[in-house]
Amino acid sequence: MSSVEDLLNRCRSAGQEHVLAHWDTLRPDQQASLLAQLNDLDFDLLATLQGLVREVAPIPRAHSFVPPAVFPLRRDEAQQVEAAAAAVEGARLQAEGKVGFVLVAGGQGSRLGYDGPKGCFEVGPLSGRTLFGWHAARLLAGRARYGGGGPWYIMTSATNDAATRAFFEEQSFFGMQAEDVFFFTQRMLPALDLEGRILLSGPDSLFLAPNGHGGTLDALASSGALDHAAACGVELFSYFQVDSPVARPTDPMFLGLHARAEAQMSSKVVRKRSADEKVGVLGLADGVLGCIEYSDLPSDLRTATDSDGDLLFHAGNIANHVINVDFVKQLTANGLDLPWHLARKTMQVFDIDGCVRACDGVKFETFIFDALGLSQNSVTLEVDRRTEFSPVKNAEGSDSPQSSRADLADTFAEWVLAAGGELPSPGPAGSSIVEVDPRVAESQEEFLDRWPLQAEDLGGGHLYS
Ligand code: UD2
Repeated sequence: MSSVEDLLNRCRSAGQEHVLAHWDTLRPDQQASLLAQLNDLDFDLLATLQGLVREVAPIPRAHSFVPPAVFPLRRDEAQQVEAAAAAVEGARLQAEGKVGFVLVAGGQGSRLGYDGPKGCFEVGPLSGRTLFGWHAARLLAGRARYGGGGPWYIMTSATNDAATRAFFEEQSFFGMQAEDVFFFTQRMLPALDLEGRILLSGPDSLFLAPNGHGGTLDALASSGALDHAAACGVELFSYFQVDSPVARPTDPMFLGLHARAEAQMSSKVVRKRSADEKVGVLGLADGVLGCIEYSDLPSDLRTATDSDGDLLFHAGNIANHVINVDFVKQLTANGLDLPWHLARKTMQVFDIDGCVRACDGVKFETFIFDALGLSQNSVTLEVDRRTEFSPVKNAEGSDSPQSSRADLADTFAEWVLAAGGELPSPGPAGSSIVEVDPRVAESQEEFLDRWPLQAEDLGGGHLYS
């Protein structure tokens, strides 16, 4: 830890002396807390971020956009053979313990308006199973099916780390061994005002925000998770986000396709619902693979179609990746170098006159998908949206708890019908509520294989567990 005087001087010479405006009136514990935050500040990075805020030149835009090669959902014969071989390979990798699972759960969930780690949010249509609970059940299901049992790395942020750990304790780690779950925390960065000055959230605290999901790579390295993975013999990370209860981190076909292509980082995508759906698509911008934001894709390309009339840029990014442990090592060996994305926002901040007021400022993030452009080979696998991507992001409407629960219940009801089973009588909303524990089945195919199954009648619906 740097000395107090040294830190105060660094603040002054970085033009940030205003963060010390209330120093003399702070209690010793408040001074200690502010000092700890300043001690965590990377002043070189701060100078870079200040430069970005002040930069007058607009960020150069790409000139050419090309859709990626996609391993499609509707497969020809050769692709079916490849998919089958890949599934065998992916199962083998898991059985040998070569796959570790990385869940990113450091975001703030502000759009959902839920005050707590998003993973604690309940989405089971009947069981009330939480997002963390769904992910744990899928990992346990993978262990039961394929053997092995790679560690689970969970990225939190300073704002939700303690609550996340406490929740896992309270839930007895969902039946997993505590030593198989490795929590690590992403870095926080200060938000700056439009002149590049650090914003405050209180007299003794900087206005800090998580550094984006690109920070996962850095945090894997700095937390020791990367070394832990290597020591356990883990070669691949299966990366997924907390917000979709139907993410399938143990999908053997995806893991196998990636390994067989000798890729370093691969992605799953879903077909965009329409040209104007506002999701980022995977594609090559000026020859570099990455995620092209909706607003960056020229409108004629957004609506362009191929000879079958399908959207040319349809590969909506769902942020499920396979990433080689060695690739993460390589990317982080000399400090992670991913581009910074600036989010300009109006924030409620603590002003140096002691009042809280709205201020225009900037938050800084790096994005994991920017690493795709550095990967030598990459597989882009198209998957079915409803069975693999139904996130909880908004409080209402699309991508909300309601739409996610409905997707789950509708999918499970289809499985029961396909098996020739009986649906429960429809509830007040007009639909029959069915829920299937991932340990029973993760796909219709598997459900049919295990049929006949006995459901528990919970009054409001049928639970297969
Ligand atoms: C992201 C992607 C979008 C698509 C979508 C799929 C960006 C800019 N866009 O949109 O292309 O793939 O996800 O769901 O990323 N998180 C952290 N730390 C952070 C920021 C985010 O852990 O600093 C986690 C967060 O907990 C969540 C996930 O990353 O699990 C996605 O974050 P988001 O909700 O901010 O991303 P979104 O919906 O804008």
